[in-house]
Order: sequence, then C-alpha cells, then structure tokens
Amino acid sequence: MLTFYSEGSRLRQARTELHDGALVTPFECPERLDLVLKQLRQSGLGEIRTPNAYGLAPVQAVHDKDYVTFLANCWTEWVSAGHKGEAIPNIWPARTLRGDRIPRAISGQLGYYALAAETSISEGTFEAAMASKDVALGAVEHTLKTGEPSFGLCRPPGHHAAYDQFGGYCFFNNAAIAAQRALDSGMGRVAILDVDFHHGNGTQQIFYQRDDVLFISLHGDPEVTFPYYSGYADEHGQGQGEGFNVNYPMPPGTSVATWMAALDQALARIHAAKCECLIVSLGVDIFVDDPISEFTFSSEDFTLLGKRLAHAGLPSVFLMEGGYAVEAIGVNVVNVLQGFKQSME
Ligand code: SP5
Ligand code: ZN
Repeated sequence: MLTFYSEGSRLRQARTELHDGALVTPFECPERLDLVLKQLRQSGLGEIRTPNAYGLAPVQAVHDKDYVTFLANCWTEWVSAGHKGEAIPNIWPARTLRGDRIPRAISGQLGYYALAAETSISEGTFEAAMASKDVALGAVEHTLKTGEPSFGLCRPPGHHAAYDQFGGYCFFNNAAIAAQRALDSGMGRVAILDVDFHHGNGTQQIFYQRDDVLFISLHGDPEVTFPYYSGYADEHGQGQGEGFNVNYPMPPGTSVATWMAALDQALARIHAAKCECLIVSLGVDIFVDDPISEFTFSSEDFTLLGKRLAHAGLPSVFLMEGGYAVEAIGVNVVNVLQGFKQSME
C-alpha cells in the first residue's frame, strides 16, 4: 500500500493552543508525523511518495473562495495589525450578534471564519494546509487510477473544517476535497467513514444536502465532547441529502465491542447505498491513552478495525485525522493499514 506524505506539512508549527484555560504547546504537532513515518518505514507496508501540487481549484470545489483568501492572508494581516502572539479569535458572530457581516479588521474576520478557539493561525499554516490537501489528492488519485488502497498522511487534519470555517486543528477538509475529486473523475457515490474520536462536523456540513457522498461518523457524544454543537444521532441530512448522513455518538468509555457493532451497521449502510469507493477519515485518537479523547481502543484493536474495513471490498483511501503525541500513534495507524492489507487478499 502506498503512502503519500509531504514535508510541507511541517510548516504548521503553531506554538499555542488554548487548552483548559491556558496556552499550551499544541497537541497537533509535527512530531506526530515522525512517529507515523518511523513506524511506516519499519513496517515494510510500501513506498512513501511525495504528491504533486494540485493548486487551489480542488480546494475551491468544496470551500468558499473568500475563506480560502482569508486563510492565505491571515498571518500577514495579523502581524501587520501589530499583534504579538498567534492569531486566535476572541469574538464570534454568536447567536445574538449579526452573522451577515464580514468585518474589515482581521480580528473580526477571525471570529467569522473560526468555529473554535483552540486552533491558532501562525506563520506557515496556510502552506501546510496546502501540502496536506495535496497529500489527500495524491492518495485518492493513486487509488482511482489503480484500484489499490492508499494512505494519505495528512497534516494538518481536515474533518472539522467546514465550507467556510476552520477549527479543531483543521483548515482544509482533506476528506471532502478527496471525495469531490473522486466524484469529478467519474466515481458514482462515495462513502466517507469517519472513525476519529471527534465528530467530523466539517465533512457533515459540506455534504449535508447531497446524496452523492454518504457521510458516516462514529464519535464521542457531543453532549459531553467537542465539537458539542454537531454530531447528534438525529442529524440525517437535508433535502436531496436526507438519509445520506449518519451519526453514531457514543459515551466516553464506550467499549470496543459496542464501537465495532456500530461500525458493522455503518458498513451495512455503505453497502446498501451502493457506494463505489471508501474514504476513511482515520483518527487514531480513539486509542485508550489518547491525551484528549475518551474511547478505549488498544493497539491490537486497530488491526481488527483495518480487517473489518477491508471486508467492505471497496477501493479505499485512508486519510490521517487526529491521534495525539503518544508514541503509539505510529503503531496504531500502521496496524489499521496492515490489518486492511492482510484481509484484502
Ligand atoms: C482532528 C481532531 O482530532 N481535532 C480535535 C480538536 C479538539 N479540540 C478541543 C479539545 C478539547 C479537549 N478537551 C479535553 C478533555 C479531556 N478530558
Ligand atoms: Zn479527533
């Protein structure tokens, strides 16, 4: 199985994350790449390739043009406005304010385009987001061309990024960009299966009114877990998209057996909807020792996950989402991919 990876992903080097009321070193850090790369190299899973540069068109196919421009210019504008730290929003068009204005000042724009405050924008963030979506596009292109599975070691992650909002460590929605690419190159319906601990609110929002992408997410119950305002079981899709969005929220501490039972239901839905390819938003923050998440996967359970995904029998693209700085993230990612590969034959 080929892996796609870009050195450009290292350009995201934020120093601050707003966590528990303090500015801390971000959980979503460049060392995550090294942990996964090290394990991939040891595993003999397959070659690691640098993707082509695909430009902005595939980004603008799922994101708002003005949002993309905001991300491209944010750091420069923030610095020229004289701000000392990293760009972090501190006001939003909240429910009692106007949501129809995009203010001129960068501080106002930040709140407009942000859905959460933990994610700062820093020098190189836009460039890293560009590299990350190229990784996703390289992976999907390879799978479309060969039918072989591929892994995109995306960083920054993407599934919280909505049509015109960043947050949850995400800027461009890599899975949505890849899914749109698959559709544009002639694929029929695409399934996006999101196994990250957190609900993939951005992916859900982008495809909520469409039936050409089936979005299914297994995640921590938003009643008690980020992103809180999305990911409930009654979110089914809208209009044409009715029935093509499925959420499986589960409480903190949910057993792997319960989680796997939800996965089986998800795979049955993907089969019933006649999806022609599978994009897996692969967050390994469902690991028991993940520092910000509360599911109970062991490293061996990730192998089982890979095996079950192979049973879907679809051309598959794995895209990295969350999973934080514990040594095990490399092992856990590789276990999914090895489990998948072993069960394909
Ligand atoms: C891609 C991804 O996994 N993004 C996650 C973003 C989560 N940001 C907010 C985290 C809030 C963590 N609260 C921790 C509670 C620990 N008990
Ligand atoms: Zn996550």
